[in-house]
Amino acid sequence: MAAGYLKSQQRTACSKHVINIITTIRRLPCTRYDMKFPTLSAARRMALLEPVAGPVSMVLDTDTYNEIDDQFALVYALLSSERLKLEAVYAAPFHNKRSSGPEEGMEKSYEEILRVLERMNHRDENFVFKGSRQWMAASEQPVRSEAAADLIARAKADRDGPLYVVAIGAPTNVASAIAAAPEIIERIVVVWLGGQPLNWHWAGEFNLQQDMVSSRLLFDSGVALVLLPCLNVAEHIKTTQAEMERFVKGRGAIGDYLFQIYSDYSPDHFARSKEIWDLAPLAWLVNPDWMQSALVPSPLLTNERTWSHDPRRHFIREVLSLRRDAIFGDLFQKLANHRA
Ligand SMILES: [Ca+2]
Repeated sequence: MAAGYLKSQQRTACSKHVINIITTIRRLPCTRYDMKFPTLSAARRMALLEPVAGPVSMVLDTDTYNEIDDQFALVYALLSSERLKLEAVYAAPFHNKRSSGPEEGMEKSYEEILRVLERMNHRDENFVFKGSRQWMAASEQPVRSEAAADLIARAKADRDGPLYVVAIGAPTNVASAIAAAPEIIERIVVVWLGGQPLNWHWAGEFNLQQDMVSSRLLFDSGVALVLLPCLNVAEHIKTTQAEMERFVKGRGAIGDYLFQIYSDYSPDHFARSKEIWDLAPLAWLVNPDWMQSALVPSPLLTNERTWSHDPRRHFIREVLSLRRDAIFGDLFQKLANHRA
């Protein structure tokens, strides 16, 4: 009786195991990556994923108008010239209540980038480029844009060290550049704010889920990737209107602008804080000591917007925690110095 019961239990457990495997296989992405991406050696990948020791060259891919955090990230990148050589800014598509679709989202982002640069008195030629007007339909169908073309050219240019590609929106521009010119994988590191922590039961997040094809390409192409997830990591970069009034308002035209867009974002600021998510990837480049991170196998992004894991996959770096006060302290000090 007992043995029969155990065998029954074992059969049940075995059946559940098989069902779990079938369920996992069904959830795996339909997309197949037949494209030939360069394979980085393990040593090269480890070197690219190391926290950065010195000044770096970077580009910023930003859906600037989708809410109010990209503007802070752009300002922080420009004010952190001791660590970041910002070579170009790309307007990324977005679709939420602030746009009618990815094309208008990209156009509005482009205009917002110009508004920020004007208030920073930043007037470089050939510095801002328009990005994708649509999402990627398939991994072998890169979306052509000025931004993707500039990224490819810039990645191939001679320089000391890799080009850091900081993406703080849906990664359509970046994924399109990789799909169109896979050889740039050998010369770039993508630092992306997107998705949720890899041990979370859910991967879905605004940047990731708008363009699943592009997001998946970042995990599957083998590009060196530093992932800054939202929950429990970037979400800690919160500030309040009271703090903004004390440390940002009055710091030049850009300080007043950041204070204004923060204030306008909510009708009531009583006991309210707001995430400035997109500072996170810039802060990782400014001072990686502000964060804890780990090398982990690149996840599989399922069609149900969950993570699946295969320990045989290549490594990416996942940021696990960060020091919020150090990041805002650095931003506020730089804004004060900028005004002076
Ligand atoms: Ca953003």
